[in-house]
Parts: sequence; structure tokens; C-alpha cells
Amino acid sequence: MSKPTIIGFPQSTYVWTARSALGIKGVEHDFQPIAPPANRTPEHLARHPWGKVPVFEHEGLSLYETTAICEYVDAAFDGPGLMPKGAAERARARQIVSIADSYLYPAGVVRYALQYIFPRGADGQPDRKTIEGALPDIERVLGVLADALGDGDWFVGDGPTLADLYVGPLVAVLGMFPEGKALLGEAPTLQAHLGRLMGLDAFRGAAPSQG
Ligand SMILES: N[C@@H](CCC(=O)N[C@@H](CS)C(=O)NCC(=O)O)C(=O)O
Repeated sequence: MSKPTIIGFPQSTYVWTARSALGIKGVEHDFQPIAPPANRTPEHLARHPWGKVPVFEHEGLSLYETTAICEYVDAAFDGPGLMPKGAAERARARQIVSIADSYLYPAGVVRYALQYIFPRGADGQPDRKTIEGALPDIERVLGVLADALGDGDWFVGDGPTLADLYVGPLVAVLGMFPEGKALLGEAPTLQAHLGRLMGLDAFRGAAPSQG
């Protein structure tokens, strides 16, 4: 089989998840970095109607939405499974993925980290009101995730699954900014979980600093 391609922003948590899923499967891929506003060009909008990343291409197949990409990668290639086998464990992993998608990403990235990355407040500063509004929601979701992790190494079962690959990049981004770092100081098991992920070549190799 030929190598798949991932197109996206190197800094994107979703790109990190998709690329590390490929890495865990042991599938080499080409990475085509793009930067805004290239995601709004007709060429990219033809690949992704909402102009987001990642986009995945493989042997004539073009996919967007990280869950769909990861599901394809898991089914199409040999290598360790990205999802647990048992019905309850599988549902639990999918629940964590959905929590990351629905609650952690909107509060932790859109309403929090992006205020620092693209400041829109007065004098080009991060918008404090938006940040302050996001913090209780981030704290709440971190609490739920810490409870779900418990004293385990991984969210479900005895190895990394998509649940871990979704949460890890988001925890890493939160830790880059002061309030996120402080909240994570109260969630040491989530920090240790990120450290465990960073110990995996597949995850660390897909991290933004690695390009
Ligand atoms: N539901 C999408 C979300 C992807 C997403 O939000 N990507 C962000 C980067 S982390 C993006 O492309 N943002 C650019 C924009 O919205 O213009 C997925 O699962 O892939």
C-alpha cells in the first residue's frame, strides 16, 4: 500500500491525534503542512467544506473529521488496534473521545488557548473575559477526565487507544498557558498521562515541535 498523506497545521491538536494514530499503527505518512489562511482557499475547501484540518488522503480516498480518519486508519492497516475490542471498553473509549471533542476542545482551545495564540482583546492582548469564562468549564472537564483515568496508565485497558490520543494533545496545549498550567497542577494524573504518551515515539514524533 502507498503512504497516506495528512494535510494540516502542525500546531493543531487534531492533526497531532491523527498523525499519532498513524504512528501507533506503524504506518508511515507524508505530512503536508499548511498555515492559515491556506485552509480557506478553494483548493482546501474542496477537501474540507468547513476549511478545517486535518485532511487525510490515501489511494484516491480523501477524508476529513479526525474520528473518521482514525477509524479508517485502524481498519485499513495492520498493527496495534486503536480501539479496545470489548463492547463496554469500546464505548468507554468513544465516550472519552466525545468528551474531548465536545467539551475539552471548545473550552480549552477555542475559548482559552486561542485567546493567547491569536489575541483579540484590547491592545492586542488576550481577551480576559473570554478566558475567565472558559476556566470553570476547563476545570470541570479536567475533573471528569481525571476521574475517568483514575489510577490507570491509560483511559481504557492496558495500552493507548484513541481516547488517550485525543486527550493528550489537548492537555499539552493547556499546559502552554498560565491558567491551564495551574489547573493541570491540580490534575497530576493527567500530567503523568501526558508524560506517558510523550514516552511513545508515535505520539512524541507527531507533536507540533517536531514539525
Ligand atoms: N471536527 C473536526 C475539527 C477539526 C478542527 O477544529 N481543526 C482546527 C484546528 S485544531 C481547525 O482546522 N481550525 C481552523 C478553522 O476553524 O478555521 C475534526 O474532528 O477533525
